[in-house]
Amino acid sequence: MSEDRDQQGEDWAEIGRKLFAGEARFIWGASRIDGLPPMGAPEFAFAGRSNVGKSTLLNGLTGRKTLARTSHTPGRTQELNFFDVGPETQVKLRLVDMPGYGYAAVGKDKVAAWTALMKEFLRGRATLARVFILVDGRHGLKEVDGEMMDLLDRSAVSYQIVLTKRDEVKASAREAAVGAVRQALARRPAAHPDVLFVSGQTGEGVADLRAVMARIAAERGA
Ligand SMILES: Nc1nc2c(ncn2[C@@H]2O[C@H](COP(=O)(O)OP(=O)(O)OP(=O)(O)O)[C@@H](O)[C@H]2O)c(=O)[nH]1
Ligand SMILES: [Mg+2]
Repeated sequence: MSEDRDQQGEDWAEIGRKLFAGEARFIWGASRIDGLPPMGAPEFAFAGRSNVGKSTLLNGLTGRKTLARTSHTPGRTQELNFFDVGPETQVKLRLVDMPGYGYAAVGKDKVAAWTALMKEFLRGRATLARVFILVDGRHGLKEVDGEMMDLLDRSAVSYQIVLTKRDEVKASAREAAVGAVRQALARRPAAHPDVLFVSGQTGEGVADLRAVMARIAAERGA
């Protein structure tokens, strides 16, 4: 992986592994834009359609099964949930678990309220370092993902696509899945060109994601 070791010889995979093996804790839940936590360490937001595995991936990153709540039923996460990673006196980064977008079964009003909250957060947060848009690796990009990318492109907020449920996709089909996403990103100005493919459940590919965050957080001086 190209991002594993940079020119200064920093081993970001190892730095990321250590960082996420340390402390992580839930610090805040926000259901309204005026209820966000004060800004602190660099934030990484996890967005995506309902049920793609956002909360499961947060647990996989931190090696804790129950840090974020997961469920078979779409619509499990109903607020912006903030988690600090690192010792309390020296927080290195923050993870933000978001409600799923584009799922109406929990009620149209609720979805509209979450979507508005998410959009405002994503557009206007100075400490937001990158948004990971999670996409179910079995299904690929959907129209609502395109709408999210449009918003982030317009707002010049850096984002990266992370395919999920890698364990459910045959090895022979993975390259095509990544290729299709890469092609769709070609003319999107705020998109990072590298596409990750992970499983929050088995941990495959998760080291790469830890490395990406460790590196960005270090660049931001945390
Ligand atoms: N096989 C497999 N299943 C997964 C993986 N990640 C999540 N799942 C399953 O997908 C379902 C949804 O997972 P969640 O992590 O709750 O998804 P979410 O994106 O947070 O969903 P919302 O909070 O409703 O938006 C659960 O049944 C998980 O067990 C994975 O990597 N592999
Ligand atoms: Mg969730």
